[in-house]
Amino acid sequence: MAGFEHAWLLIRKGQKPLLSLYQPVDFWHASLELAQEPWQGEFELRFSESRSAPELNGVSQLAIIGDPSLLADLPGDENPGALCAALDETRVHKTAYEIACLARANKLAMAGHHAARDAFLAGASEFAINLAYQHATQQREVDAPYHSIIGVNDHAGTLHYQYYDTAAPTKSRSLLIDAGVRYRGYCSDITRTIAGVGEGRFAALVQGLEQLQFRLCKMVAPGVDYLDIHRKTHQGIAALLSSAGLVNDLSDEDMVAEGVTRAFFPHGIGHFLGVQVHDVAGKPVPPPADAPFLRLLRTLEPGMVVTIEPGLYFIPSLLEPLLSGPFGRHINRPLLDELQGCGGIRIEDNVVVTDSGSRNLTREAEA
Ligand SMILES: [Mn+2]
Repeated sequence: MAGFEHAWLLIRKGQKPLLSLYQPVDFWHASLELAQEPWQGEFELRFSESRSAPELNGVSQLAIIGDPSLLADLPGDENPGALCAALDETRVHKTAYEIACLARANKLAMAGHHAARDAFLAGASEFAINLAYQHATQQREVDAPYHSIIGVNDHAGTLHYQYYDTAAPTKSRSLLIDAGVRYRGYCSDITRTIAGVGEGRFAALVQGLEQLQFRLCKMVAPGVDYLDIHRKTHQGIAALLSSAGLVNDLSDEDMVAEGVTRAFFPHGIGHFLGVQVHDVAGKPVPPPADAPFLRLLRTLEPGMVVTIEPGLYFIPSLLEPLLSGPFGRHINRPLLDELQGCGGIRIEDNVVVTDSGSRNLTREAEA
């Protein structure tokens, strides 16, 4: 129901839930059309010219969930904590319908990622790559689940790079694109990194990170602690830094323990995904000291949908303390200087936990 504001959903015992959608008479704007979709069979649907709540006849006890500033004149408990937490919990395990929507959101987004890659390899600017993505997904940016991150060259090293350079790069060394599609309210959240022509060392690193990403996706299964996947990522990053020759004469264990891997991979391995890109109820406990930015701290169960998004970046503000510290002598500076202009790498898929293992919606959509 993208675009509908001031909507109300009244859930009553023993009756279909009532969905009231605000549709004012307005000759300035087009009225929103509601596409015929199967979920509508589960609701009593009503259009209202008023922003206020539907009639509450015969309701003896009421809880109201929403923006407190808009609920002031309604009777009932506002946003009761236990109820909100229970509702969030119902979103943790996706139904077959929800997984089908997420699969579709992946399929649609991959068409955009392919178009973006082709535009980058043809030398396009970030702005033009964004247009190629929007055209291939037939999605306005305002309808997307989040603003696409499209970083060419060193911009790929800014985790949430938020601009689009309109000038084409003199040399297209690297592209990092993090972009999704919303389908019936459900989001995809996909990242790809492409090495430019002649960037052999960077391309090898991209390939190495992708191999690691495949292994991490394979770890997704019921009973697995998501934090273990995050910790395994750091071991994998250490092995990659060492095999690429970026860090020398330091064991993988020391690289992880001394925070060397965190200078290259500062964020968490991923999060829940659903109607919100960072879906709810992932952090019932505070994150441990070695994973301060991890958004998901639960043991995986069938029906959960998670992202797996390892990264390896050359971020000056994180590398400078490392270079000037006791481990600086282990870092291959000439190689680092060469790769810094490529910014960084992130590879992100959307993965469903199944009864026996996992299903990778993004790789399915890519095939
Ligand atoms: Mn993500």
